[in-house]
Amino acid sequence: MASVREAAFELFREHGMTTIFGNPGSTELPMLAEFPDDFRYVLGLQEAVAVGMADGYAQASGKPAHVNLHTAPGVGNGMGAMFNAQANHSPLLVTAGQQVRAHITMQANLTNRDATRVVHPFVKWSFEPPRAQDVPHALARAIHTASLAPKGPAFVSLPMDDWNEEADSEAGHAIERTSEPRTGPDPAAIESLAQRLASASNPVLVAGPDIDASGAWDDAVALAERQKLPVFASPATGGGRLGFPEGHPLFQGVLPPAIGPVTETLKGRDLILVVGSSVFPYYPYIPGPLLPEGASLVAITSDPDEAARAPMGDVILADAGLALRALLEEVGEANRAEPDPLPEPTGGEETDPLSSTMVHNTLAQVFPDDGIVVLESPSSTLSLRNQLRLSRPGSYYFGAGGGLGFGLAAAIGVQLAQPDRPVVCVLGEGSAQYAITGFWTAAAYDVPVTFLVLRNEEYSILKWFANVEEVSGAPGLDLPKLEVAQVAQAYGVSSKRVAARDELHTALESAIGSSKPELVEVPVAPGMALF
Ligand SMILES: Cc1ncc(C[n+]2csc(CCOP(=O)(O)OP(=O)(O)O)c2C)c(N)n1
Repeated sequence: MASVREAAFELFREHGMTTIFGNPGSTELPMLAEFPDDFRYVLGLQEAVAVGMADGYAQASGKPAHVNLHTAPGVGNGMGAMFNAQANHSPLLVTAGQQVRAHITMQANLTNRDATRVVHPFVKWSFEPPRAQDVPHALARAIHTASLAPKGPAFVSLPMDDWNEEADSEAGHAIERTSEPRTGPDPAAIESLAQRLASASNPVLVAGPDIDASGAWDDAVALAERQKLPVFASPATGGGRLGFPEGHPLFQGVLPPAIGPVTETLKGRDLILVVGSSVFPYYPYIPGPLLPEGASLVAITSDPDEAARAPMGDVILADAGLALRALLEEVGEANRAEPDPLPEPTGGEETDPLSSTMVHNTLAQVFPDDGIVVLESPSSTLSLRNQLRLSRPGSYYFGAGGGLGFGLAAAIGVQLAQPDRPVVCVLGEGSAQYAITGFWTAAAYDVPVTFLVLRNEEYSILKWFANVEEVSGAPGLDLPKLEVAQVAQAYGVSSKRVAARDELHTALESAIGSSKPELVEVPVAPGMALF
């Protein structure tokens, strides 16, 4: 008869979850005992980093990822990253050790009191199995829950004395179960959408992150080309991935993230088709009409909550890729004028310090065709998008939840999931601090991410927000002498500081070509970089 541990690890194997991210404590050691040779444990020195790495790994591998945390305090430290993972639709199995069952009622030291409650509302399901024998089934249920639409974290609390118990004799069924998470659209709804497209005179496509997650770039491109649709990316604030090639002639740019400006950008359109995005991840609050005069909106999402909470428009609940494919069956060639393509990006004049735009323009010059960007440089998000115009699927990851710390950690997970593609992690020096210990994991596990740190000595985006919110005199917005390169070096990541454009070019080229993690820090002029 198999032990709970044997059955659980067999379950992880069945789901291809042989990489476990975590930070262990005494309550997790029994799970990790006799750690099997075909598994890999990736240590994060703080739980936000462990969860962020698992998030990046899950998204870039397309499979659920497992992160194991240390009872209540470990879960507490990981909560912000769970919030991000939920916003990213990232399928995570989050487990945490729990006190010995006989200790829980007396609340012995480190008991995770209310273990299932504390993770709400950032998980889809949380559970502590009533019997040790139920652990494999509970883990299976959490993996399926995390993997079904909308993907997201699910949590299981695991009493530490369960692992050597005998598993339920019927556990094999739960271990072997598979689930196909994609749901197709109602054919009648697709037919009616096709008719609306055919009769629209000026429709537009808004491409969201779930197009990438459902592997549907080619379908989005085929639809846009056949229907001559101008395409906008969903607002960068909530667009954790790209749903359309940004170098494509039909691509018209990234939608602004606020109500009034979105409507202004879409003025004159009579049908707005949003695929694989919420409607919309607005911020800051700039009020205005929700839709341009004469426009209607149809959104396709696999997330019932996104479907329900949209403030306007109709919705079709379905996997983005399956819906696009079904729509392609119904629509013919449209006879509409194609929009002008965006002008080519330019870096502007070289200044001292460089502008963020010039930094991203330089990155674009050395960026490999198969490169991946993980981005957390708030004041230069739009500039990076414009300068790089990423045009391959799976090439961009951004923390859709807005909680800093995602970037540095997720880049490590993305690189572990995609070892053959060069990963460049672009960070503001402020953002780097929220997952700073991730540098150690990158160095210790030889994860060859290139970290590009933009150093502007302040929280630039917050100064921009202060302006929008008409706030003056707010403290805590300056970051003098924050030495990221030196700190990364101390954690074991080879780091350099450059200033001029040609130095940056050479340093980036060499870091991207290196088989080790490398960091390049560059001073930049403060302020919002939009182009
Ligand atoms: C966990 C968390 N804490 C605080 C914030 C608020 N915040 C948003 S952007 C930002 C500044 C980031 O600074 P930096 O990375 O240097 O980028 P810059 O704005 O200078 O481009 C802060 C503190 C957040 N988003 N997440």
